[in-house]
Amino acid sequence: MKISILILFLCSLTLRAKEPSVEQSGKPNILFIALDDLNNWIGCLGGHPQALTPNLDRLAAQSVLFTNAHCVGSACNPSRTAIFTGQSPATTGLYRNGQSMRELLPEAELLPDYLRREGYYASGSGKMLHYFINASSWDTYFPDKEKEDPFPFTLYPEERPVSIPRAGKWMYVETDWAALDCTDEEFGGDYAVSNYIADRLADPDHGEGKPFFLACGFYRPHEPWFVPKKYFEPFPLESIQLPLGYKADDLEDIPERGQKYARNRYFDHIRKHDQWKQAIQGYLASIYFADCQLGRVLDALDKSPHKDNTIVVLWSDHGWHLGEKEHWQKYTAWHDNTNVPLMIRVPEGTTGLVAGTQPARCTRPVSLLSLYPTLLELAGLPEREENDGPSLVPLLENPNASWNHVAVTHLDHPGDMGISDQEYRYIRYRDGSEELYHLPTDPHEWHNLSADHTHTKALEAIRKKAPTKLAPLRETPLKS
Ligand SMILES: [Ca+2]
Ligand SMILES: [Ca+2]
Repeated sequence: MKISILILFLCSLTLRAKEPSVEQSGKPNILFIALDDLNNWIGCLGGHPQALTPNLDRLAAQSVLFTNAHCVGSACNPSRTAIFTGQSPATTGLYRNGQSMRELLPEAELLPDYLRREGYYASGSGKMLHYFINASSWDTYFPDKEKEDPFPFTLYPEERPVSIPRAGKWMYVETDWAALDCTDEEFGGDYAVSNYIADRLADPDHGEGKPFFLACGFYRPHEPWFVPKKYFEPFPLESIQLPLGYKADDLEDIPERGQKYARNRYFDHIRKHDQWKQAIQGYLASIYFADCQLGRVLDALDKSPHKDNTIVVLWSDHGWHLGEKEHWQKYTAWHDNTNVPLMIRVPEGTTGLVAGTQPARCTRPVSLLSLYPTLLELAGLPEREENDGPSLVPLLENPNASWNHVAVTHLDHPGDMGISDQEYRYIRYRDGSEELYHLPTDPHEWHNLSADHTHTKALEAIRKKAPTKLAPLRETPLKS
């Protein structure tokens, strides 16, 4: 009996010895952090003068901060699907929130699937995919992956709406804002997510001997803008400044289809109820709340045994309008919606970038489509043919490296898109109408130059970069 136990023990030792440790495999861990609906209203991007984001700014100061980064799709689902499949809506036909990723792309090998096949351990918490977890892609998840609900308990006011009445069925049920009289613990939500992630980072055995991919999905500043009241306190209502990009006659030089994307019923409704500043306050408070939860994760990483072998990637799925172009929400091709925070920090000794990253600001036009191939290259894994985007490793190595790519954002109809190059923003609609903005002189995209002959060359050059092959919008198969 004793001998058989000894043999079993020796066998288990042998098996263990065959499992590569992080150090032996040389593969870096990856901390993959997402925020939801966060535009460039963060200190280091300067989108709003009152944004309070010490932790985003702290990470940015240690990373390559991409100041000209754009989402691939103009809303959560197409954006996140593109990040996790490595494929553009122009390839997959998934352009909208209403399309089911799992039904349309059942064979897609998601980023954590690929990494697991290559020896990684994948874990996560909070919103990564569009309101589902995809349990089969992860070793472990919080909350329980089998329930497919990525949200921990979150406190909501007992009676809703709190601040703005429903205007009709068209109005999203979560459009509302309020300071809640509760602690972070009582609020739950992203606070619970940050706890879970911090605990994983503190665990020397997280990954069970494998390198890990740890996904941290914060839901704020997605609506509703309810957060504990202490996060509202730095933003007294009388101090609130309107968005820098707001211009009352901004739509006059925009083609008809652009105007349809611009005007929606929310902004009028919000102004009618005198809630514009209150809403801005709610958004700023929600950003500050998310930033503080991020701070808890960054603190945990600083103290973690994994600190020196973990890549940090932080992104938001798209931006958000708060009145610019008369628009509220997302779904547009303007910078307010497409420009996203993106920062990447790579430690020294990482297989695909041995020197690691130096803190820098990179102004090259990049897309979140690049996250999948970038992480594969950093981890020293084989390239994946299906990936549509270029790896960002050349820019992580040298943020001023030459870069011939543009960043394309697809709207919810194939053929409607926004494209960024180094200086210009080009918007094209499916009826052929266009907009062109020169961002260094017009950062808020107020002056449409598409008919201005002094910019004809730039217009022709960026037009040629527009994708010509566009998968048709795919219908989700009807459930039988
Ligand atoms: Ca979103
Ligand atoms: Ca204008």
